[in-house]
Amino acid sequence: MLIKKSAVIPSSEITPRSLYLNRRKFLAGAAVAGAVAAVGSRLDELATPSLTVDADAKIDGVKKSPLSTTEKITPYKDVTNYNNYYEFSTDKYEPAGLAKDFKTRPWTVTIDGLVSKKQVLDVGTIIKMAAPEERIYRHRCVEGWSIVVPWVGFSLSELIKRAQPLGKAKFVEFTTVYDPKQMPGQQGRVLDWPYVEGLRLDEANHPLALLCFGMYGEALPNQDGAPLRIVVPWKYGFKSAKAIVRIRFSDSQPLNTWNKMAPNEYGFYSNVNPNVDHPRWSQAKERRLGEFLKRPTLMFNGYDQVASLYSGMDLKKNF
Ligand SMILES: Nc1nc2c(c(=O)[nH]1)N[C@H]1C(S)=C(S)[C@@H](COP(=O)(O)O)O[C@H]1N2
Ligand SMILES: [Mo]
Repeated sequence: MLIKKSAVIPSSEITPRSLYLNRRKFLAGAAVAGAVAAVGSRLDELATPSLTVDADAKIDGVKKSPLSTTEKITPYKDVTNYNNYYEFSTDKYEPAGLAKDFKTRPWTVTIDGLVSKKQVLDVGTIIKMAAPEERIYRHRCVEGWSIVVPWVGFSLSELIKRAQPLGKAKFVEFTTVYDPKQMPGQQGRVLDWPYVEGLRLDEANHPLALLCFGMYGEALPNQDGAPLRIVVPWKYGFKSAKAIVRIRFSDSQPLNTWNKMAPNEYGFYSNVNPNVDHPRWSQAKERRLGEFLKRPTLMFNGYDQVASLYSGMDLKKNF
């Protein structure tokens, strides 16, 4: 992803180290009542009270999803020690250590823009909105590596329907927390902070699009985007924003951070597409972390069921 400096790692050089850091200790702060500014009925009234996901707890009652792949799951130690998370570092091995003490409670998410139910929600309320599912998804980084992860969450559409977007709303924008004291990468200007991503509303409502708060049956590790991220498995990894604090609905296409940084390299859509090369490398193949031989990359990362979202669109122009 990186444009400057030396952090562009050709996919041929990706050999994940078998670093085995201690599982980070979550800093589970006290539950927060949350500054819920609500007019009329609220999203949080619809939460099911049974589920508790403390930052250090196993997540119970997780249902298996028919949307899961049956491919081999990538080892936990690889998924949690090889991360793109520029708020912490441009190095992929460093976020695990640097994010260890990151505070994910209290945490609120602002829902605003073109919705009937604008409000500020505590993350604990959000994760109780719908039944948690395990979704084993392929995840393809634009840099040529891929992983298979058992995420825990529920369809983003569950939150969207409770927010009640207005008819004018056509896009959803996701903003990552800005907290340079806790996130050393934000002390520099490697990206234009905060990190912003966006989806078209119909993409965000696709059943595959996941609002994610766990993986491997546990709360999400900090380096993987705790306490709340999205996972959009048919798109390159950078679309799946971590540590979300704001979800805004709009009538115009959000300017996502990477598109702003390098518009000729990273588009708004960024669907996984083996036929459209990155200007500096091919996207035809990928290396699964922990494996030696590369495998072919599939259109939409193999998630053909999203193709109808793009019918009539030139996916070379809308890369
Ligand atoms: N806030 C934020 N979200 C982010 C990123 C980032 O740097 N900051 N990196 C993206 C990229 S490029 C990838 S490949 C995935 C990596 O997710 P993982 O570390 O859980 O595998 O996170 C995405 N989400
Ligand atoms: Mo990525």
